[in-house]
Amino acid sequence: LDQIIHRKKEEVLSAKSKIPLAVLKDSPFFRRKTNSLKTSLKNSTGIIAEFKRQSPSKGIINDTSTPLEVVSGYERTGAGGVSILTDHDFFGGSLDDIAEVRNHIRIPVLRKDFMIDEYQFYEAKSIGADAVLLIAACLSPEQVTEFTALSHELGLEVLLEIHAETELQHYHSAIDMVGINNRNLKDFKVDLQHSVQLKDMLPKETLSVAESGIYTVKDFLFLKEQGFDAFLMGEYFMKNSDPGQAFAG
Ligand code: IGP
Repeated sequence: LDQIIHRKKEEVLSAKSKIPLAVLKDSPFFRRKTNSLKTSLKNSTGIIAEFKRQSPSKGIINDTSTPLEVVSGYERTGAGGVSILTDHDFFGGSLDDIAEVRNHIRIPVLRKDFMIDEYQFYEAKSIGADAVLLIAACLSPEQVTEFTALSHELGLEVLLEIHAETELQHYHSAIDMVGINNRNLKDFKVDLQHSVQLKDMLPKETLSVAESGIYTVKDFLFLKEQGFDAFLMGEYFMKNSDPGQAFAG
């Protein structure tokens, strides 16, 4: 994780020097009215289906399907939202993966990246994202507060990701949704039981999202039964040659 953050800082610096903020604000998407992921999750299967080509823990998962064919399939078969990984160096994604699909789907899009700088929120808005992920393990509670306020100014919703009990300190009432990562980002171990315990420590009215490592229908049903409102799933769909169709099954 430290390595990813280090690299991300360099990447943001370089992006800022190439594309000034004023240019981002000029994007047609910048004036687009965003769609609420939270509302969509409440009124659907509650599944956020992810487009992910590769990951540090799994290597290449799928490098042949295009973002458009995958997310159109997700939408057609009932996803409440899609998550698109935009990190390049570790996940093989790009901002274009969102910009390219934006006008072809209606369901909300979560920009999934390691958000550490204000600039990235303007980027998210300029490519047509509706929501962003804030990872508690990469941010101070103060940064979470500031970035949440900025997101809301831009009309973006915030999904705060936590994994450890200490990260509950990053939560505050302005946050739209809380994701509990079943996977520890430091050693990649998956523990569903741990996530259930953590969820029970959140205020009851918080929309909770179970993230990662949901590999079977049994895992999904277990988490649903334990009271999770929504589910973020990537590999389960992406490992199929037609991920959109996998969602239907
Ligand atoms: C999806 P999975 O195990 O279903 O492919 O996981 C998603 O939760 C995972 O990609 C993820 C992630 C992250 C990736 C959760 N939090 C933070 C990068 C950064």
